Amino acid sequence: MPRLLPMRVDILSLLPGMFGEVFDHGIVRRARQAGLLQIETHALTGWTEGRFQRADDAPYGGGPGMVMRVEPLVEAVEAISGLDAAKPRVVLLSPRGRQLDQSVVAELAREPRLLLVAGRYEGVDERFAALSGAEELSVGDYVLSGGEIPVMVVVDAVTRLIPGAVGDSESVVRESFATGLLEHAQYTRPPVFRGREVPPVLLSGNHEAVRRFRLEESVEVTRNRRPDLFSTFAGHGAAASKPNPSTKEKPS
Ligand code: 9D3
Repeated sequence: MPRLLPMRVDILSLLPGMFGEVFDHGIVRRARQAGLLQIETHALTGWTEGRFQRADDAPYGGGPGMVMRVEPLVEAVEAISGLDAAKPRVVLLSPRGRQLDQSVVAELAREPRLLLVAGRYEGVDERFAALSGAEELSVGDYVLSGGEIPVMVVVDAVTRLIPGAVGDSESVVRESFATGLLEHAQYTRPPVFRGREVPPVLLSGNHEAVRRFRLEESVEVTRNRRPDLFSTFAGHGAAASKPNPSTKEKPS
């Protein structure tokens, strides 16, 4: 069911200019225009200027790089939290965080309000998370240069789960990661291109045969490419599951 109020997402960053184009296109733009989503970006420099504060400083104990200072971050989060009656769930994007997956996305999409904090430099003073109540989220085990792109990842994934944001609401619930299986292959015209044919069953008009073909293909592709996803799927009582790890996708 639709929301009475838009979901509000505040973003705190040293580089708020990075977000403009990304939030002005596609589904995120449409959700904003439809009043389903309100995004407010905030420059951390608003809490560092004027008192000769810096956003970063050298790490205690020594070592390379700089650390984001706790004081401007805490003051910014307090000020931004007070901009609306609803208190936000505060999320710090951090390579040390719990790893984002579709179940975390679904959880975040149920919140009335998020405050997403993007770090820069080599890290954030540990006291920030404790004082702000922030939870830490990572987008995966690889090194990025800051939390801004992870913030975009979270906003994009969450927006797709706001009721009404995606045209065909069917496609959201049927998606891989929601079903636990990878998507079946997709084809569109022409029926033959450079000798490669679309599987004839997809042109047969037999909807039941198409459904079976796609399900079997999803199962095989998942078994071959993502044994981690497949064992979860098979372990949840999938009726047709047969534990046959030697099965290979047909080579094309
Ligand atoms: C040498 C230690 N580095 C940790 C792997 C320091 C470090 C590098 C890069 C600390 C922060 C960053 C910036 N990255 C993020 O802010 C970040 C991130 C990421 O790099 N990978 C996956 N998810 C995320 S969420 C935020």
